[in-house]
Order: sequence, then C-alpha cells, then structure tokens
Amino acid sequence: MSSILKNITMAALEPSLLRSKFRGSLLGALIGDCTGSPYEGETITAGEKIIIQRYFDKLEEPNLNLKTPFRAYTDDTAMTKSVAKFLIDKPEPDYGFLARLFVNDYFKEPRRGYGQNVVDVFHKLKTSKFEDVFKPAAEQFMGSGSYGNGGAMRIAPIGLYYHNNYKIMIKVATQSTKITHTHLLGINGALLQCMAVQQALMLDPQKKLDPRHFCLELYLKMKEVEKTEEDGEDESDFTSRAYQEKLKVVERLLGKPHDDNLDDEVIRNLGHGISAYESVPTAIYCFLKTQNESCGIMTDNLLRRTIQYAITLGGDTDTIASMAGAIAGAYLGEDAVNSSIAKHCESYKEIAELADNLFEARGGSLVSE
Ligand code: AR6
Ligand code: MG
Repeated sequence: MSSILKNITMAALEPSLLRSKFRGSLLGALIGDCTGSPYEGETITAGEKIIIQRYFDKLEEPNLNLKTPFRAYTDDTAMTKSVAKFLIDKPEPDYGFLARLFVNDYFKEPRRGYGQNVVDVFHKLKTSKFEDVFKPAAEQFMGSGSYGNGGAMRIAPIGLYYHNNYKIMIKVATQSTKITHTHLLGINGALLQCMAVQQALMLDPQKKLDPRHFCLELYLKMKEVEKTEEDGEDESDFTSRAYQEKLKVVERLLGKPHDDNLDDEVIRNLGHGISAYESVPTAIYCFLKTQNESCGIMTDNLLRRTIQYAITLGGDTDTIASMAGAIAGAYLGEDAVNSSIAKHCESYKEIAELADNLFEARGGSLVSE
C-alpha cells in the first residue's frame, strides 16, 4: 500500500459530531436531489440563475406554504436509501440483498427517473431470480457496462459507514456499484465520489477548508485507484487515467477568479452530463468552489451554496447537486441543513432517521482496520 493510503487519518471523530455528519451528508444528498430535479436537462441562463436564487430564498422562508407540499425525490435518493439499508440490516455485505432492495424499490415506484440501462438490469435480475447479481450489468452495452453516474449518486452511505476502514470502503463501493455499472468509468466515478464523502467527513467543520489541498489529496488517492485497477490493462490510456486528469482540471479551475464566463468553461471542461466522468468531478468542483464566498451565489449557508451552485450549471442537476450536497453535508454536519428547505423535501424525516440508524449500525466511530 502506498504512503498516501497508509497516511489516511484514522483519528476517531467525536460521536455527536459524527452522527451530525451522517445526517448532514444524507440530508445534503436528499436536498440536492429534490431541489435539483425540476431543473434537470436545462441550460441555465443568467436570468434563470436569478430565478434559482429566488427559489432558494423562498424555500428558506419558515412559513412558506406551497401548493405541492414537498419536492419529490428521484432514483438518486431511492437507491441511496437501499444502500443505507444494505449496510444497516446485514452485518456482512450481502450483494444479493442489495440487488433485491434495488429491484423491489424500482418495481414499487418505477417512475423515479431511473436510467434506461438500470431498468434493463433490474428486469434481468428479476427474471434470473438473482442467480448471479453481477451478471446482468456486466452484459450491458455489449459487455462494456454502463458508465452512467448511477453508481456514484448512491454511494454516500458507504463513505460514511466505512469512513475509518478505507480498504473495505473501496471494496464494498466497487462491488455494490457492479450490480448496475461495470464500465471502468462508472466504477471509478463511484469510488471518487465515495472517497470525497469520506475525506469531507474526516474534516473539522470549524476549520476553513483548503480546496486545492482537498483536491490534491483526492488526486493522489485516485492515482492509486487507477493504477491498481486490474481491468485497466485492456483499456485505453484515457479511460484508465481519466479521473486523475479530471482532478487536475478541477484544480486548475479552482485557481481562477469567479466571473460570468467561468461557469461555461466549467461545463465545457468538466461536463454536467449523466456519465460519471462528466458529473462526479463537477460535483467535487461545486463543493470546493463554493467554499469561497465570491462564487456568484448569495447565501452564507455553505450547504445551500454548494447545492444551489451545482443546479446553476444545468444538465443532470439533481444528481450533481445530490452528490455535491452529500460531500458538503459530510463536511459541515447537520447544523448546515436549513430546516425550512429540508422540510420541503420528500421523506426528510425518514432520511434523518436512516442516517441515525446507519450511525448506530456502525457502532459509532469505533471500528477501524
Ligand atoms: N455506452 C453507451 N451509452 C451508455 C453507456 C455505454 N457504455 N453507459 C451509459 N450510457 P444508466 P444511471 C448512457 O441507465 O447511471 C438518471 O437520471 C445510456 O444512454 O446506467 O443509473 C439518474 O438519476 C444510459 O441509459 O443510468 C442519473 O442522473 C445512460 O447513459 C442518470 O440518469 C444512463 O446510464 C444516470 O443514471
Ligand atoms: Mg439523476
């Protein structure tokens, strides 16, 4: 194991702070999903950015009565809930159990905006009676597998639960992703998002974060992941080093002062699409960029700032805002969650409870390698 992996801080966090961070992360993911989904697939103009600013200002009003009481969540949250339950209900990872949770949820509520590939995989899993839970996904796209961001969008519970057991975190994140996504870019995108959540969780929310340092640490970890990826031998250089290269771009963009043209450059260089490659580095950038108050978003609340900024980039808004929200919430904890905004999100109480159950299932922060 390289020095970067050996040096990952294993210091136990104070239990009440850790519990708060579990809640912050899962609620951040939920809020990003629910507030982002109305803008999915849009190109956001300067005028719309102002409308989004007003939309969030309004959601923050404590006595706001909306005709529709809540913003519905999408497949991002549905699948995140399943991943959390998989960790809570079984002492050892049981991927057959996780596959059944995904499939049961999908057939109960199919209209949550699932990607077409995962829908195919769910049908095949059901028809095959879950005989080999990794086979259907591996067969998709003529054997190359999906590179969608569906593995990354649901990974936060794994980064939280295994936060002080890095090696197992990587293993469980990889295997759980492979139930639906087997393309190297889909898997490594999920690993990058998982590492970002874990890294954010380990930070002291009272201390100002150094965005470029956070990015460099992720880059070094990603270099390790992309180097040791066995399947990478047959892949092009581009695919097997893709995320290292993207993180260099994130670092470069973080060095630029905010202006009206920068968002277009971010979209052009990092992307805002449904592939993991064009969305996970973007979510990380959203989190890091909004640590600086001059990022074009008018609010002191760092969690809202991250989520709102992610939405203003357009494209796959719910998933990018959800991933960015999961990272920001893991850093900041529940104190950063604006309760007025949260209460407009479907199932926010259930998600807070799920975060507590995930925390309890872990036995606090006591288990380490
Ligand atoms: N070759 C060609 N197209 C691909 C490939 C590939 N190897 N992999 C993915 N696609 P999917 P997700 C395209 O279905 O990742 C939802 O809104 C293909 O068009 O695996 O779970 C979620 O909330 C495929 O249908 O879904 C996410 O935001 C699409 O990518 C987003 O969609 C999505 O891959 C992705 O969810
Ligand atoms: Mg989505």
